[in-house]
Amino acid sequence: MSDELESCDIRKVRTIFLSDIHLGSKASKVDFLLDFLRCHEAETIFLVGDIVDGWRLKRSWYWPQNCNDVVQKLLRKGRKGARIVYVPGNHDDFLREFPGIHFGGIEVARNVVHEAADGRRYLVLHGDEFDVVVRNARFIAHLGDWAYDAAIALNVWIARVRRVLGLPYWSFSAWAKRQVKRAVNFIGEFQRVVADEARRHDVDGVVCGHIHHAVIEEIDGVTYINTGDWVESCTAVVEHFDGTMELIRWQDTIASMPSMPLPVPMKRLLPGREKQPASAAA
Ligand SMILES: [Mn+2]
Repeated sequence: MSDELESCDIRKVRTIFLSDIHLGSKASKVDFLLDFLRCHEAETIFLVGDIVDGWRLKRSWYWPQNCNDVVQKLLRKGRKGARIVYVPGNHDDFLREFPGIHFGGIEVARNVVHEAADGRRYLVLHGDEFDVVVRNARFIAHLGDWAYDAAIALNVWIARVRRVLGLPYWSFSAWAKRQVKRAVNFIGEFQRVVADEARRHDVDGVVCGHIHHAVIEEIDGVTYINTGDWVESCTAVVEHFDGTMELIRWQDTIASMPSMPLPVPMKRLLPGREKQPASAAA
C-alpha cells in the first residue's frame, strides 16, 4: 500500500469540480489541494478555470515542485480512467485559443453541460464573462490586479502624510466596510446574472468559479453552484453517485480527520493536533 492510501480514506465520488487554484501564485494553497486530491477519486473532474495563473506567471515565474505535483496527480488520475475537462478562466485564457483540444488526456472546453446522476443538467463555466470589467476591457482587469497591491502600499503613505499635516487618521475600517458592502452587492449581482445564463441554456443548474465565493443555493429555480477557490477558502464541490451536490470546505474536513497527517501550514493553525500520534507512538 502506498503512503497516499495510508494517509486518508479515499472518498469515491462521481464528479469533482475545482476552480481558482491559481497555480503560479504564491497565495495558492497547493499542499491542501494535494491532500484533497489524494483523498478523492472521481469518474469525472471538471477544472472550472483559473487553475494556472498565467497573469502572475507572466509577471514573474513562480512554479515550485508542488505545482508539478498537482499537474502530475491530475494526469495520473486521467491515465487511471478519470475524464478530465478543463474549462479555462480569465487567468488561464491562453487555453481558450484551443477549445476541443486534448493534452495528456485532458480535454479543453469553453463551457460544457454536465448531466448529473439524477438527470439534472448543469452548465459548467468559469464565469468571468459576466464580470463586466473583465468583459469590457481586459486591461482594466490587469490594472485592477496590480492596483490592489498598490492601494495597500498607498494606504501606508496616506496615513503618514496625513499625520505630518496634522489631519486625523483616515478610517480604514469605515472604508473597508464600504468595500465589503460593495463586494456583497457584486456577489449577489454576479450570482443572479449567472443564474439567468443557466436559464437561457435551459438547464437545471450552473457550476462556476471566478468570484472565490463558494456556495450551493437555489436562485429562482436554478441551482447556483460556485466551487470557491484554493487561494483562501480551499473549497471544492463534489457530486455523489445519487446526483447530490456537496460543498467541501477542505480545512474543516482536515480538522475533523484525526488520522490525517497535517500539512505543515495546518500544523501551525491547529497546534496540539500533531501531538496525539506522537504520544500514541511512544
Ligand atoms: Mn477568474
